[in-house]
Amino acid sequence: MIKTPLCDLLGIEYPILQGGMAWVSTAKLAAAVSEAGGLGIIGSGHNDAQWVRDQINKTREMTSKPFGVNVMMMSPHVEDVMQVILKERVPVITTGAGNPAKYIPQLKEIGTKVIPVIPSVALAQRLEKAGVDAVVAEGMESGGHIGELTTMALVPQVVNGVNIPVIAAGGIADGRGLVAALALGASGVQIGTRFMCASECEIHDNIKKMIVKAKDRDTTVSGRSTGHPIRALKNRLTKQYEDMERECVPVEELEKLGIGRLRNAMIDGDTEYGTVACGQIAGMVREIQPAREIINNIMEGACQVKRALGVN
Ligand code: TUI
Repeated sequence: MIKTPLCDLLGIEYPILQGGMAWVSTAKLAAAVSEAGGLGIIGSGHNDAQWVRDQINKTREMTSKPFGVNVMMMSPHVEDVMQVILKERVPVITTGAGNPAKYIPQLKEIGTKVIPVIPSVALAQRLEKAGVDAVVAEGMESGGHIGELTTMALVPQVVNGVNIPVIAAGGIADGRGLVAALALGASGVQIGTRFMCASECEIHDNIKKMIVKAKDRDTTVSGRSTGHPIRALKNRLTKQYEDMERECVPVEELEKLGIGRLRNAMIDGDTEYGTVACGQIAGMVREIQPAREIINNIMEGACQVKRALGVN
């Protein structure tokens, strides 16, 4: 059995968080992951406060176990979404794509655990001082909006730089990845791409099939020139983006090209002109299976690795 201080902090059985992915992580997926002993997380993305409230209620109808909400700090609704989280007393929040420092005192007051996703040691240290409970150190192997460092380089440096639990993310999908993250000093992992292929995940089937077919080199990063790099599966959209970046078209035009594309992929199933955000580990995700099976498989794999290493 692998229990870490993170399990006690969050009241979960296994040190596995499900990434709170925009347009992907709905109540159904989050509840299934929490029921299976991990921490399910609703991805609020660009959705408004009412959507988030509905998803919290739906999650509570399906599970009485702890769950989380991810707040996308670049959303125009961030202020209202935070009010819903406070009112509903959500047990855990993660944040992405920005700095949640100004909301921390209120969240701490009601006992919500605050776990920002961070791409650097400096931001981890600033947020530790501001009072966060843990951080997710997310490497550039991840899907969606990414930083510059790899998981292998980022995680041990963040572990050395802070005195709170560190959760590793980016490039992790099985028991080997979990044990590797623990070896780097992490207290747990956050997994996104593999949970996109959970049976309970409500994204379009076209996208699940595309991930199952994907090989190791099939993702690419678009938008480095805009300051908001996004990793996604290569398709006609990423090719068009690449051509436009090479031709040095103005940043505003590049940004315009990306608007609504995540939704086009995940909801409408547009594999050609949607942003099929997912991580480099997509090449290892080979089947669609229930969240409980995914979690059990990761934990069994991790126990096998530990036995092979001769550690308990
Ligand atoms: O946030 C993510 N992944 C995402 S968000 C997203 S939706 C989106 N749409 C348009 C533009 C940007 C995003 C799709 N995927 N992962 C967590 C993450 N956070 N990765 C990197 C960061 C990050 C980056 C800079 C966190 C903090 C940060 O600091 C800025 C500051 O204020 O210092």
